[in-house]
Amino acid sequence: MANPSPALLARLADLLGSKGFSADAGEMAPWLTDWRGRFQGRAAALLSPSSTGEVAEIVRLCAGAGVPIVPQGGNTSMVGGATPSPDGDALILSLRRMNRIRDLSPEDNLAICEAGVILAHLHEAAEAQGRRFPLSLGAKDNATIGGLVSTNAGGTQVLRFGTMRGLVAGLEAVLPDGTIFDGLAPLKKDNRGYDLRHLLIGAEGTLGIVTAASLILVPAVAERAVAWVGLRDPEIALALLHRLEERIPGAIESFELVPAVALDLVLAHIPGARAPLAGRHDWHVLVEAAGVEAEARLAAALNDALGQGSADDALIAASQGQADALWRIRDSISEAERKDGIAVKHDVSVPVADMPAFMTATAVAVEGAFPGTRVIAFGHLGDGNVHFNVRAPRDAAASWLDNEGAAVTRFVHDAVVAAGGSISAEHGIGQMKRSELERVGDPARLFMLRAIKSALDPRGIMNPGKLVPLAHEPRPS
Ligand code: FAD
Ligand code: 2HG
Ligand code: ZN
Repeated sequence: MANPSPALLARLADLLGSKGFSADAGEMAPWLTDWRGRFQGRAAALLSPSSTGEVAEIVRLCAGAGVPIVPQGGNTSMVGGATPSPDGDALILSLRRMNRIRDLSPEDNLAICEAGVILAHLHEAAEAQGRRFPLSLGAKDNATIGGLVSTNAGGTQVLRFGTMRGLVAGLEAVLPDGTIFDGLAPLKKDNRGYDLRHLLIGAEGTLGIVTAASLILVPAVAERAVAWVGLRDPEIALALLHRLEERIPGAIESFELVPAVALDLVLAHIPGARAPLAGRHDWHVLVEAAGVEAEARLAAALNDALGQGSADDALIAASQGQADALWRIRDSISEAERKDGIAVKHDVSVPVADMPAFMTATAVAVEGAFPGTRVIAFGHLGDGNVHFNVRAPRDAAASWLDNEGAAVTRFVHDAVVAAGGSISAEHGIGQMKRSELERVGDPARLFMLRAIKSALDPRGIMNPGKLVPLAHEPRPS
């Protein structure tokens, strides 16, 4: 792959002007590393176009010169997906200046957003019109629509509304040769062959640049209730979810599992965080219910659960402030874990019914096989997806991650595969899991990934080194 020539850089600087082009090391620095500081890359310039036309022209010029492009939104990737490689001088293509909501129609329940719109801004804009965009996650103040689409993000409302894939009604993208794909029209039915929209969703910037999306909105909720429940173990937690879904059908939007060890991390590292319940519980769930009489119905259902011993203690937030504080605990786990020290992350899914047993058995096995480690497994139990993170022994050096940490990862992923699960439930593959995808990936999956990549991006300029293991790459030992 070619490094950009001085002539190409001058042409791009001319096209984008001073607001859209920077080769300044200080300005580029924050965008050359990932949220967790695990990866460090190099770039010749940071390109920040302000329109789809400019994106198309950049890609056309880079395709002609064979220069790699790394698309970037909020740079909150958990898998180093938006961080360039350290081995060459790629161009970072930031979509952050393309942050216009082109249209928001409450009648049609649709918002057309440019790729750089920040998720929290879309939430606010929809709310102002009596609507909401029903996907949320801890990085909502930075994550962009383009990044969310490109990782097929999940988050804390998947239980009721599905992942990003189910919320995208149309897409506009620039393909690897600079052609603009205009698929923004929100067609409910469209059988013109392969579903190109779904090919681009979750492609992690390896097949083109998402420049805009038509997104599905839903009516604002009349009433919502947020509860924090203390209970014994993940099995009881899943049984509680089923009970709640039976008692208040269609109302449970979030059901997030939090172990005591994760709550302890938040209390230790996040200023202002307070334990929601008086006693100590090994596990907790944060439950959110929405709809008519949500609070009364959730309270009644939780009361029954307490009476039957399937919950040990519970509180329902008495105010919006208290509800926000409960959500802050849940959404701060990643930040608290980051502050706490070295850990390896695993974003895994298995069939929902199997998750409690999987979590319990695999935690015992990991902590037994790797003395001094501690499993911190939390998250989206109702989706069969937990973040099965493993903290390094307290005396571990940074090199632990590449040695024992990598062995822990192989151990966890082997268990996931044996359980018929996925090694990436919602964060994507990026650069962090590419060799693992190859190691555990079945040949048919790898064949299709490689065939699609080489057909659409034959020169391999779109986000090289991410997601797709190349055919000639040696298998990791
Ligand atoms: P980036 O990090 O900039 O990019 C992500 C990937 O998409 C990269 O491969 C990049 O090249 C590509 N990309 C970005 N923009 C475009 C574009 N316009 N066109 C083509 N490719 C593009 N994820 C979940 O699914 N659920 C969670 O609950 C969740 N919680 C999180 C909590 C925290 C605190 C953090 C830091 C992250 C969390 N994430 C979660 C990770 C999640 O993937 C990102 O938050 C989000 O989807 C990425 O958006 P971004 O704009 O930051 O994308
Ligand atoms: C979450 O659910 C995110 O909070 C981040 O997906 C998970 O930090 C993690 O491992
Ligand atoms: Zn998550």
